[in-house]
Amino acid sequence: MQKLNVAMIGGGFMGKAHAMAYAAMPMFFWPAPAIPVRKVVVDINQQMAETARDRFGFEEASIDWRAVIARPDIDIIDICTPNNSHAEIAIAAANAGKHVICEKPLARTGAESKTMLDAAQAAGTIHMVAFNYRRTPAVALAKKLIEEGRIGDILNFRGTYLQDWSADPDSPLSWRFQKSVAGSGTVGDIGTHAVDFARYLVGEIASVNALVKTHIPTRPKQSGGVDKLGVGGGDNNAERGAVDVDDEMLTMVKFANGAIGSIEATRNAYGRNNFLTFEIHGTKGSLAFNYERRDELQVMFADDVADARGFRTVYTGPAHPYGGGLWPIPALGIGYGETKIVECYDLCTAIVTGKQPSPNFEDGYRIALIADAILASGETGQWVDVQ
Ligand code: SOE
Repeated sequence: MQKLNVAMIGGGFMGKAHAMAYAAMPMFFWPAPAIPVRKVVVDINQQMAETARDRFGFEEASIDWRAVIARPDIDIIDICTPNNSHAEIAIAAANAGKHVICEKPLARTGAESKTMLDAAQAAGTIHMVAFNYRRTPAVALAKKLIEEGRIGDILNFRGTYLQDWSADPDSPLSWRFQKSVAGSGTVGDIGTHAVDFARYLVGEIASVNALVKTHIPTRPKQSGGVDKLGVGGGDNNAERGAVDVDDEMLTMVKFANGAIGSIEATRNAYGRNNFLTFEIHGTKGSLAFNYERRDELQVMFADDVADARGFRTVYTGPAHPYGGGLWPIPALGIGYGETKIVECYDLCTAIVTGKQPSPNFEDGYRIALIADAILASGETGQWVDVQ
């Protein structure tokens, strides 16, 4: 069985998720398309690199991503760093002929994302952007039902992504609140996951009309680069710094195929944790999903018997997408880890078959253009066409 040597750049939260997926993928999907080998993990901080090596099961640690990209024994460059470094690393990796998986959002802007897409296309290697939630079996099931015409033509998409980890004004000013690093706030960080659902399930978004707001203009400066995600990392006495990104977005959307909808995202919704949802209405039925109950897809078909009309719950399992590789009984429990394991399976499959996976850098670029349009519309309140 082919082995694929992985170099992972970034040994934090996302590094943990990706490393777990590399280790676990062949345990779930067998025969595996290939065996990922956790070769080297890179972090700019030596101690973090060594800790990540020991904890995440890599053979080596490094602080020099350029040297690692130059190594002939590395097949995959996996980018798990903050957004401002995605383009530089991905372009260098593509130029070195490597396959690349990059955490989302692909980059800070559409223009920056395009430079990555161009480099990846010129290299002819496999590229993937890690919008993992579409790999939840219930979401993939929704896609299948839509493609089979089971809910007819789509009329409306209503998507939300609500979290509360930044609702506390004293939660730290991490890189996620700095435009120069993150590009945008909620729009790029989590709004793009909902946009990925919208494109995956309904189709291309043609125009948007958005409200975009920063609720908390300053936060306590954070010492150290660790992504504290608002939880317990705040120092109320620390000097406060300016937040120059959005905390909340709410947009109406028009799809190219005539469907309409809305997408909402905030990290300031007390009580919501990973409330990534969609409800889709079609001419023959409806579908609804909530990631906080991710084993379940709510379905309703217009021709259901009259005295039992209403949403019913399908618990995903072996009969559903990716079910053969995951757990043998429905509702044993799909988690964040499983979505990353499936992502790893799709990446390795793409590499061994030579067929680009989805979402790839082209999707990442299109999503970045939609994020740009949402931010532009938020400035003026006008409808903005997606470039
Ligand atoms: C923070 O909002 C975050 O870590 C996002 O960056 C991830 O993409 C999301 O899946 C979980 O929340």
